[in-house]
Amino acid sequence: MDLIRFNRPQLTRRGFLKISGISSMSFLLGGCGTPTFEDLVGTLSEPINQKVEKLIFQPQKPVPEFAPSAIQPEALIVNSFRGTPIIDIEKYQLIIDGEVEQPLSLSMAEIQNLPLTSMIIRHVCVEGWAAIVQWGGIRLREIIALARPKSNVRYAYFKSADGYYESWDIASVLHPQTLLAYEKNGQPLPVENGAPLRLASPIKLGYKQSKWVTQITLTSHLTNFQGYWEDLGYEWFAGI
Ligand SMILES: Nc1nc2c(c(=O)[nH]1)N[C@H]1C(S)=C(S)[C@@H](COP(=O)(O)O)O[C@H]1N2
Ligand SMILES: [Mo]
Repeated sequence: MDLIRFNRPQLTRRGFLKISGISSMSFLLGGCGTPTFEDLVGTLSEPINQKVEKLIFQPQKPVPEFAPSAIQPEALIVNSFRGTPIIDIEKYQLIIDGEVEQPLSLSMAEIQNLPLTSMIIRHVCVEGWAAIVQWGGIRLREIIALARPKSNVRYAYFKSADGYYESWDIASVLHPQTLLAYEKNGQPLPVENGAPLRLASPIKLGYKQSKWVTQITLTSHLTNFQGYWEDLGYEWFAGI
C-alpha cells in the first residue's frame, strides 16, 4: 500500500454553492412527530428495500484487523483544519435524515445503548503518516437500518460541528467495519479526535473520517459539494 497516492492538489476555485438538501432538512426534525428511540428499536426487522437492503443484510467482507500489541498510541496525529468545536454533550443529537422512511434524532445515551463494536485498524492520512488505532463505537449500518433508507439511496453526507463535510458511497457507509466511534484505544474518544462521534473505517483515507459528526443525510445524488478536501481537488472515493 502506498501511503501517498497523489500530490497536494492546486486549489481549484469551485464557487460556493449551497448544499441543497442538507441545510434545508434539519428543521424537519426538531419538533413534533419525531418518534422516541424506544419506538424505533423494533423497526430493524421491517423490510427495507433493494440495493441498500442487500448491503445491509449481506455484509461485505471485512478487512483483516491488527492485534492489540500493534496499536500505536502516539502515532495518530491530530489533524483539524478549523480547530476543535465546542459541543455540549447534554444537548448533542445525531440527526439522520434525507431519503429515509424514518428520520432520527439520537442522543449519545441512546447511541451508547446500541451494541459496541471494537476494531483495530490502520488510519492513513494522505499527508504521509499512518497509525494503528483501536476504535470503539457503533456500526454505522445499524443506525442507517433504523432510519430505513429508501431504495434510491446511493450516498451519505456527513456534516460536522466544525463546518467540515464529507460524502461517501453507500456501500462503504454500510461496510461492517465503518463505525461511528466514541472510544479510542479503549478510552473515551478525546475531543480533539472527534468526540462525541467520529467516523472510523479501514476502507477509506483519513480525510473521509469526519470528526464531530452531527448530521448524516442519505441521498440518491451528489451535489457540487462533495467534501471539504474533495472540493479542493482531492479524490472523492479515497478507498484504501
Ligand atoms: N470534522 C473534521 N473531521 C476531520 C478533519 C477535520 O479537520 N475536521 N480532518 C481529517 C483528516 S485529514 C484526518 S487525517 C483525520 C485525523 O484524525 P485525528 O485528528 O483524530 O488524528 O480526521 C479527518 N476528519
Ligand atoms: Mo488526513
